[in-house]
Amino acid sequence: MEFTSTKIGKIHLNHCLMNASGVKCKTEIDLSNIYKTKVRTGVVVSKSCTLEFRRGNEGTTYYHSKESEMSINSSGLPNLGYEFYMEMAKKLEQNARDRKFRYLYEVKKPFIMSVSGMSQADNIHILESVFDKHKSHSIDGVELNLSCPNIIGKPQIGYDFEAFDEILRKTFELDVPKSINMGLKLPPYFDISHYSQAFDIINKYPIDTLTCINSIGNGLVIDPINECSVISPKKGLGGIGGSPIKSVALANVFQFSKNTHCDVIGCGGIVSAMDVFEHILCGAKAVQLGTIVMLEGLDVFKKIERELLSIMRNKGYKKISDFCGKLKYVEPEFNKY
Ligand code: RRO
Repeated sequence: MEFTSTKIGKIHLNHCLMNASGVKCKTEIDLSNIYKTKVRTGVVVSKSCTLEFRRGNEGTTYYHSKESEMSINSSGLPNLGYEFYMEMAKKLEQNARDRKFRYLYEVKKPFIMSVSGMSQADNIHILESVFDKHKSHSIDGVELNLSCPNIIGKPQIGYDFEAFDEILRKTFELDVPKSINMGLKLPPYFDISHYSQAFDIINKYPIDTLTCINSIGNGLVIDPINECSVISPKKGLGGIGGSPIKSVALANVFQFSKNTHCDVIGCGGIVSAMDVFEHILCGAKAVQLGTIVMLEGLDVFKKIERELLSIMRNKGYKKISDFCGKLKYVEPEFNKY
């Protein structure tokens, strides 16, 4: 019998798939839906939150193409404020324990709260509150998002190495509870020197997990028929997701899993079970699905998990750790391609 259960940092997951923050995880209905047993995810991740409610960017903020399985978004961090997500964690846990909902929620899913304050001070304020109340609110982990590409006038913290180091220094000056999983969501890196700077910072702190990668920032998708951009904010620039970003995601998963002490959650370009398999082979202990969930809905988790189990069976693997991080390199003399 093959299993997809896994462990990321301090959290045990019954399934290695989970939702990527931002996709169908903003409202109470969204989060309750992901929590359902029939949605084969190992954890619930919330939409990144700020101190206060945010409407997000104006106009058309999302576009995807079925043919190329790609997306562009400039949502601009619409969310209901951090207190809402803390309350949701508590409520979902209570519902899971309530016998009258047993047909919906047979198992308690861990809850990861994604945090993306508008300033360092906001991040610290939110984190302090989460650390303080995580037990009473059943919050299992934090994913501190250092990589939102869509806030007008604000750079991605993950690309500003001074600010990156500073937010981690301030975070770990707080009383971080031993029982909470401390995770980061990183932007994609491309240059080797940028990878090294990120490794040096991350390896100074007791971070449990890294989610690699967020959407690739500031791409441009156009509609040549109407000769215009497909989304409105920032003159059409936005975060690219889906199939076209898989190779960048795999490189980041591989680099961060080999060069840091953290468990890596793969994200980016996963639209099939074989994509999941490749992420795990590169070192991901679990994976997040974004664009494909927007395209196909929450049932896609079940479909992809079933197909992953079939790939594992055909290859003779019984569990995720049988192939996690076991990528080989093609021999130079082999000249296969
Ligand atoms: O809300 C967004 O525009 C957004 C966020 Br916070 C993020 O982290 N990544 C993304 O592609 N969009």
